[in-house]
Amino acid sequence: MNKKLEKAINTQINFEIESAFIYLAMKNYIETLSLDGFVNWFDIQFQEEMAHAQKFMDFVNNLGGRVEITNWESPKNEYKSILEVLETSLGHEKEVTRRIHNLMNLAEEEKDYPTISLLHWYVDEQVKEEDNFSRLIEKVKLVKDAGLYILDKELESRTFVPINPEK
Ligand code: OFO
Repeated sequence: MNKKLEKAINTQINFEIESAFIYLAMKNYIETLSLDGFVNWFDIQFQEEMAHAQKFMDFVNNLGGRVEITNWESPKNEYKSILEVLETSLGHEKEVTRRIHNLMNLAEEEKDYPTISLLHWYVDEQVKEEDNFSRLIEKVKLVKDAGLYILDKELESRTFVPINPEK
């Protein structure tokens, strides 16, 4: 297989695994908030990133290339809120997209048609990944406003109770 692409795909394989561990750390932070639905969602996100890494690994192995697993950075374990987790995730996915597009540029320069074909899947996947997080961010913001609205309605019902001098 093309050596330049083998090296670049190996970098991406390790970045996909790094992504998986970022989401695994997020999932465990969310456990502390008792938001079970988000815990489930981030567990699936972790599994998806491992599947992304596996798809690249299968590709390299099928072409007789060599997969090399390296160390990756420790993920961030502490966040301030679910919104911070989601905004960090969206920023991360934008970085993944940038890297996938760079890989596509390299594959096109090298006229490596199998890699170009494979990368189309990742280009489409990144559209979905960024959209998922953008929508979740908007939903969390909406729900927060709704919560404030419900609380506001509750406060509207407060009435003045004069002090009874007899008591
Ligand atoms: Fe979340 O993205 Fe992988 O590729």
